Parts: sequence; structure tokens; C-alpha cells
Amino acid sequence: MDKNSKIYVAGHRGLVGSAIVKNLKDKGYKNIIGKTHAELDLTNQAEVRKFFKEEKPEYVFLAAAKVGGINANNTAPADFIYENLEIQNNVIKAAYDFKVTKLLFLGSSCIYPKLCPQPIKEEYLLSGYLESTNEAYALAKIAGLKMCQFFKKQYGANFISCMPTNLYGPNDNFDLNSSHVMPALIRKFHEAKVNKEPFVEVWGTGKPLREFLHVDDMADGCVFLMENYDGEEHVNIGTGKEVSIGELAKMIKEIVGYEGELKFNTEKPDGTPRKLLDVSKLKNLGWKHKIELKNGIISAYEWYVNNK
Ligand code: GFB
Repeated sequence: MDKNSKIYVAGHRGLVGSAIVKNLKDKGYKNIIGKTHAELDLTNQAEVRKFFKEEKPEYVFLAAAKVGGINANNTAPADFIYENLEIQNNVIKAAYDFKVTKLLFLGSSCIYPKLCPQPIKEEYLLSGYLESTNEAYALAKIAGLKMCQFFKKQYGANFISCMPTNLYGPNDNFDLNSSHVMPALIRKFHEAKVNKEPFVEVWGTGKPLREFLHVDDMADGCVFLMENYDGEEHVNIGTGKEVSIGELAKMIKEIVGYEGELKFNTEKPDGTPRKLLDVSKLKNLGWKHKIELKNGIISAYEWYVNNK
């Protein structure tokens, strides 16, 4: 990519897309384009093809997807499989037909098998059964990853993929029904503090382990891969460190300054017990995360307070 290359960030207003745009601008890239959902419906094949034909982007970050936390995934599987397949089929095929130089597709650590060995190496994909709470999303994302691989294999298209761990940061979704755990707990503890509530409900047992990456690091890793990686296999992006949901809740409680109790609601699902990425491949390529969890939560909380 050179600084004047035309770069399309699909999903430029979302958690990941907005961070990618910021990272690209900070690095001096000048020709970045994005379209809002109202301007371009990525599930509409004709609209997507018209956009690629007219705009002719040279590089594509495919950060648009239907995403959500454990409850959203578990209760709307039809929407998750359909919308994600539509978006990625349309964008990947249009990128090929309209001669995009390079495309980066985003998977997710939740698409590895539920019980695969830890830390999770890239090669463990498709080696076992999926986690049931996000099976629909996982099937769509696996198809996208494989589609990029197959376009590379059959046609030589430079379409690569990465596999991010659980992400958080500015522009996250703070809706308690559909969000991930980090924004949900930031909001719950903040509101409980303001309203002087006696306890905060934490879903599940608090025992599952999760790895969290700040989205600014994620964006930096994505741009790094776009600049430096052309391999067929996807690349894990994470910190290589994990924390239990119970420990995470205590950290957020402390950062927010809430003094009440935690109540674990075991009627709610735990999801996968553990999903820690092996990040040695990316490390060997020369990239490592910079933002540690505590500082990341402090800045995410600050963003929430200023933008809620
Ligand atoms: O972040 P989260 O929704 O997604 O939940 P997953 C992580 C863990 O936090 C689960 C617990 O064990 C939840 O039960 N948790 C505790 C909460 N309190 C809360 C809360 O108030 N809200 C939420 N949302 N969780 C998702 C996948 O799995 O991971 C997606 O479903 C996605 O497909 C994403 O890829 C990265 O880590 O379980």
C-alpha cells in the first residue's frame, strides 16, 4: 500500500472499522473511503457491485459484519448466519471481479472448536465441534476465511485473513442485550455507581477465561498484516494473556469505583470455557500488542463516560 492507495474500510463506523481508519490516517494514508449502512447495504449484491465498479478501491479491510455478544449470538442465529454470509460473499466476490489488489478478512477466535487445545494455534481451525452459542456466526466466518483462501488458491487473489480475540474500545456496542461482556460490565458498574444500586449482575459462573485486545492494537495489527503478510493461512491477533470473567468484573468494578456486590447469574450461559490465542505467528512476523488490559479498561471507561 502506498500513502495514496485507495483504501475501502467496510464497516468504518464500527468498533474495528473506525479504529482501522484512525490507524491508517495516523500512518499517513490519505485516500480512505467508507460508506454508512444507509449509503450502501452490503447484503445487497447489486449495490455492492455498483460501488466496487464505480469506486475501484485498491485495498479492502472487510470489517463489516453482524456481531454481538453471547446473548445476541445465541438468540438470533438465523440473522447471524444470513447477514454475515451475504456481506462477505458480496464483498469478496466484488473485490475479485473489480480487481482489488489486496483484501483483509476478519474472523474471530470464537470460530475455533469449543474444546481445542490451548493456546489455540491457527492450524486448529475445523479440528472439532463448535461452541453452540455462536455456531451460526462461526459457520459464516469460517466460510469467509476459506473463501479468501480458495480465491487465493484458484485465482491468485491476494486475499488474507486474521483471527482476532475478544475486542473492546471506543465505538463499542453498550446495549445490554446484544453487547459483549466488556462494554456490558462497564455500563452496568457505572450505572450501579450512579444509581447507588446494591449489586451488579454478572452473567454465568464467572469462571470462563477470555483474552481481551484493545481495538487500537487490533487496528494496528490489521494494518501491519496488510502491509507485511501475503500468506494463505489466517493469522491470530491477540495478547496471549487471559483473565476469568470474575476477575474482569472485579477489575472493572475497581476502575469504575463501584462499591456494591457482584451477583453471578448462573441461569445465563457461560459460553466456551476458554479461548486463548497462540500469537507466536504474528510475533514472529514482527508485531506485538501495546495496550495492557488495565490501561485499556481505564481508557474504554473514559470513552464511555464521555460518549454514552
Ligand atoms: O463477551 P461475551 O458476550 O461473548 O461473553 P463470548 C463472555 C463471557 O462473559 C460469557 C459473561 O461467559 C458471559 O456469560 N458475561 C458476564 C457477560 N456478564 C455479562 C454481560 O453482562 N454481558 C455479556 N455479553 N456477557 C462471543 C461470541 O462469545 O465472543 C461472538 O458469541 C463473538 O460470536 C465474541 O465472536 C468475540 O466471548 O462468550
